[in-house]
Amino acid sequence: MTPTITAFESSPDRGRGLARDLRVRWALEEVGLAYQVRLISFSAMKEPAHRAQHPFGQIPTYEEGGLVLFESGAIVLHIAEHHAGLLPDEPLARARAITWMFAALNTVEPPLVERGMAMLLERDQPWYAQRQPLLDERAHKMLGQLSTRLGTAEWLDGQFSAGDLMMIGVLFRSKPSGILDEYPNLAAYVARGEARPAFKRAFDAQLAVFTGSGANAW
Ligand code: GTB
Repeated sequence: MTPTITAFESSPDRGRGLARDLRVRWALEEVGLAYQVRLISFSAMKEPAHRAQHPFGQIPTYEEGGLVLFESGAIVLHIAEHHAGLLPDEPLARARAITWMFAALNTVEPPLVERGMAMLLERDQPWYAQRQPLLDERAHKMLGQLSTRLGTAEWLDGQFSAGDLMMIGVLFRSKPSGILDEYPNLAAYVARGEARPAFKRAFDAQLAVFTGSGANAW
């Protein structure tokens, strides 16, 4: 059964990797699973038909037979658990890879998103100048700790896994702000992820939605 994911019909970044369907596309590409994409408008996302799939009226979603999932982390975990290539077979290594997925989503992503959203949406607020140093500090603290842990390793825990996919997916979204350049090993880590053929295919497929060659979109 070919899964169908949802993605933005129109996106402020014009398909340059900020929308979270990228990490789902990447996981599908890593395991070699063909997929279809249902593009959805901002207004349709808030309609009951989409909310039945995604209670918060967002993308991405994932449909496969009778299964409907939302949350990019849950979707990537589902893909990784049902197809070889993203989780180690050895139980302890597998548990650690899943731990890194949660760390990416629950610990690293929030301060980065908070900082990014403030830069994007709150710049005109009178309290922005006071708040921004705090948000910067939280983001730097998190990235500093991650950078220390990664050190000179290629991936977070041995072989590339869904943990790296999720962590790189999270870090990639902060790249345009320039903050990663302050952590050369993290910038190199993200670049290693971007260099993977599966990432390139996923990125190109998302971009193609906006350049008019969205091959698998309907
Ligand atoms: N926790 C959920 C997950 O991981 O799946 C979060 C899902 C989510 O934030 N979806 C966003 C969405 O549907 C798209 S990714 N937003 C619409 C809404 O809430 O109404 C966030 C995103 C995408 C693209 C840009 N951009 O282009 O600037 C910025 C943020």
